[in-house]
Amino acid sequence: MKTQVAIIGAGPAGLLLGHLLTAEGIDCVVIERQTGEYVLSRIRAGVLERGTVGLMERLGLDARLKAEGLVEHGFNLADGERLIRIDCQELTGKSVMVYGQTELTKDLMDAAPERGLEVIYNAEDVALHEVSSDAPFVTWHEGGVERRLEARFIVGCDGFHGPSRKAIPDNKRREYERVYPFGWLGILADVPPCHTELIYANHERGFALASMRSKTRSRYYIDVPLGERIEDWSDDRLWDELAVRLGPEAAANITRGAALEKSIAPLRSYVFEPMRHHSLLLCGDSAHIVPPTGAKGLNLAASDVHYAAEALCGFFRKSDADAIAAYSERALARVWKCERFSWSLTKLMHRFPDDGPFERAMQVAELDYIAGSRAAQTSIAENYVGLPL
Ligand code: RFL
Ligand code: PHB
Repeated sequence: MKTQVAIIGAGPAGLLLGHLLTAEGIDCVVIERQTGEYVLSRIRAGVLERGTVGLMERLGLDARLKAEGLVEHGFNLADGERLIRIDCQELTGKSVMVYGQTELTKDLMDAAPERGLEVIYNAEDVALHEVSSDAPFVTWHEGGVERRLEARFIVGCDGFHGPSRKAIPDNKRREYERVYPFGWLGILADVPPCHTELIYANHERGFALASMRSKTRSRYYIDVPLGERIEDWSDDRLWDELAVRLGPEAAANITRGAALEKSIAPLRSYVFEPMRHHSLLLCGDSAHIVPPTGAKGLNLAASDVHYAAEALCGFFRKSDADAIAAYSERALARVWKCERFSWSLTKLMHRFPDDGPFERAMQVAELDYIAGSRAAQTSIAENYVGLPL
């Protein structure tokens, strides 16, 4: 088989890129290791920036998102006693949208056949070849039979554990990493949210987040030490802990319910440079990870895809090889700013095991400063709604 662009991974990054290229008349094929059902079973992001919504609008795939998504004009930071409201709409003129990653992925997946986007699921042993040449190709197994796809470019959208990043030679790569000493224990339940807006709380017992997927489905998180076992967290224990950490105002409105899903995700900051090597481009979690504080991961995947689609359109539609050459630098400029925001919000809202009274006093002082400063709130708000593309 032959195509112009081989895309590895059918998560949000891969499917979004596939649709953007198809809409521009560029041939592409998406190759995914898992089944479609498995991809949709992963509960992940919940907050979309304006720019991410804009990409779905451009594709004409925003009907369900507009009908079912919740527009959020602001969010809250809680410091154990009070809620500090960040009014994004008033401070930046922009809002965010609550719409699950699962729903966004489903919309992209469902539209693929009618838009002529080919997605191959269940591909085993996916491998990249000759990425340092102008004629790279991908191989995989389908029911024991080896398949091969030749392309002009390969785009790695295969998440943190996929093979794409590893195909870049050792002497061409730089990696930056910070692993945090805790993970987020999340619960999804069919109960109304405790607040109309998200609450990120820094309590002396630890971090908590009250989020949602709809007016009848809630998503909550607390941070737990690394190595904590999910079996040790009954639903009741988790609801009790959430009520304490989120503070009395939120606790009074928490509706408890059985967990539809409960899992622990480790927290990491990671950046891989460069995001292109010859005929291979990386997008999304394959090139970088942010801790979920600030809700940037999926949105960063979407902005990478926007830059990658522009670069590939420049190459195929205008014979502009410079567009490809500029991809990594363009994408990384935004990546690093989002890394900084996610890292700083993580530092502000979590208790680190090595922190002493001084570090704690710094957090208290910073939260107090934010509570009283429009400038500080504006800075947080403009990062939260999404930096310009
Ligand atoms: P994905 O979603 O990991 O998709 C990668 C796809 O590649 C496939 N794959 C392969 N395919 C072929 N061959 C192979 N060898 C392959 N290996 C892997 C995988 O099966 C998969 O289908 O990466 P992508 O597309 O870059 O998207 C990134 C986002 O998923 C991620 O950044 C966000 O979920 C992060 N995130 C959040 N982001 C936000 O913007 N807002 C949020 O509110 C938010 N909350 C979260 C989050 C991530 C979380 N976890 C569990 C990590 C909350 C959590 C708890
Ligand atoms: C979520 O709803 O899953 C969510 C929301 C905000 C975050 C992270 C996760 O910062």
